[in-house]
Amino acid sequence: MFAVGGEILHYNGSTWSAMSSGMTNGLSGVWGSGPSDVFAVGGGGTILHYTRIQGDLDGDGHVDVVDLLTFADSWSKSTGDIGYDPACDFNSDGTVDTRDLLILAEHWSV
Ligand SMILES: [Ca+2]
Ligand SMILES: [Ca+2]
Repeated sequence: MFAVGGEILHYNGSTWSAMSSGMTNGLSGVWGSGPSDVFAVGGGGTILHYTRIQGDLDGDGHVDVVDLLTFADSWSKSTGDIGYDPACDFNSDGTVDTRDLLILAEHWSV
């Protein structure tokens, strides 16, 4: 998640890749269009673009059993239920069910 000045790094969920630099000196902040698509801007022209894989609940770049266990804690829960974690509701339909499990399985990376 860290990069050193002058480069734009793009995180595709498993690896960082360098992109051409923009004119970003002096900017500082974080912006994202959603929890899975985040830009972080630091001094020295560094921009980090983090795209989280759907299913990667702990953000380590892999969808594995750790994420599955987290997902299981929210299984069959809906918005408002105790234990419902919106991060586990991958398709944002308000319920953690088989449709979300399929999305997690699609990105399984072990
Ligand atoms: Ca993970
Ligand atoms: Ca869902």
